[in-house]
Amino acid sequence: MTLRFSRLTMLLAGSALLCTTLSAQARELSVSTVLSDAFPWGQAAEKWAELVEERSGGELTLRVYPNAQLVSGDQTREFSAMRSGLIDLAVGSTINWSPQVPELNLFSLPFFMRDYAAVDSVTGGEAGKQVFAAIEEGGVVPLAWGENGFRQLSNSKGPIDEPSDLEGLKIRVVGSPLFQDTFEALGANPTQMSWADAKPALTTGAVDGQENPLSVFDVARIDQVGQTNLTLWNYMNDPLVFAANQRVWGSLSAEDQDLLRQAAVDAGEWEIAMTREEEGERRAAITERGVDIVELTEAQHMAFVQATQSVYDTWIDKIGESLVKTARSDMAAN
Ligand code: X2X
Repeated sequence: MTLRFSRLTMLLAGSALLCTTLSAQARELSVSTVLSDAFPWGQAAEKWAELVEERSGGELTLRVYPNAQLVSGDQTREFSAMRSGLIDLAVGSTINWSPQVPELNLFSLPFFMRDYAAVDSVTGGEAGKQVFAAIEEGGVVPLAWGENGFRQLSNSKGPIDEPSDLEGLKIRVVGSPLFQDTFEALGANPTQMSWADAKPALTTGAVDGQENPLSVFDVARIDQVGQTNLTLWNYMNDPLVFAANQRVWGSLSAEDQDLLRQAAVDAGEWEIAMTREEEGERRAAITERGVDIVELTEAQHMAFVQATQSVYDTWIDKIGESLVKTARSDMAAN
C-alpha cells in the first residue's frame, strides 16, 4: 500500500514537473479559417499569428489551419468545434457561426447595412457589443472583428438587375437558412453547400450562380467556372470574428490574454483596411477578364429591397427585435 502510494506520488510529481517544463516552453495554439492566405481572410489569421509570435518573443505560437480542415470542410461546424475544444482559436465568418449563434444572422439580413460606414457603426457600436455578448453566451470568447466583405451575386446565365432576373436560377448559398429565405423571396432556387463543394458545383453547372465578396470571386477565379455576370448589389456584409475556446482562454495569463486580444484587434483592423482598399483593383481585374459587371441604380436597388422584406418578418424574432433596433440606432447615429 505504502509502496503503491509512493509510486503514485512519484508519478504525479513527475507529470507535474513535465507540465511545468512544457508550459515554460513555447505554446502552440491552432487557428481555424475557411479561406487560405491567398485571400484577405486567411491573411488576417496569418497576420494575427505573426503579431503574436513577434510580441510574445516566440513564447506563444499560432498555427493556422485553412480550408476548414479541422472540421473536414464543414464550415458550419467550426463554432461547435471551437466551443468543444477541438479548435483553440478561429477567425470565422458570422454566416458560418450563425447556426449556433442566431444573433449573427443580423449581418445577413438583406440590404440591412448599406455601406462600410453602416457596417462599422454596427460592429463598433452597441449592437456589436451585444453580438459579442451572444457569442460569449454561446460558449466562445470573441476578441476582434475582421471582414470578408460585401457579398456580390454572380451567375452564368445573364445580367441580373431586377428580382425577376433571378427567377428559377439555381444559386449556391452558405450556412444559415436565412439565405434560403432571401433567395426564395427573390424567386431563385437556392441550394445550401459548403465552400469546398461550391466550385465543383459551378464547374459542372449543377448550380447557375453564387454570392461572395469581390476578393473571393477574384482570388478563387470564379470567372473561370463560367460565372460571366456579376451584380454589385452589396446585399449583405460578412464580418469575420477572431475568437478563442473558453478553456484555452482561461488557461492563459492575463498578460497573454491582453497580447492575444490586442494582436487580434490589430490584425483585424489591418485586414479590414486592406480588403476595402483592394476592391477597386479587384473590380478592374475582374472586368479585364471579361466578366460583365452590373451596378444597381437606386430604383433597381429599391426593387430588391422590397422583394426581400418578407425575410425580416421571419428573422427579426430569431435574431431578437431589440438587437435589430439597436443596430438601426447605431447606424442612424453615424
Ligand atoms: O462559403 C463561403 O461562401 C465563404 C467562403 O464566403 C464563407 O465561408 C462564408
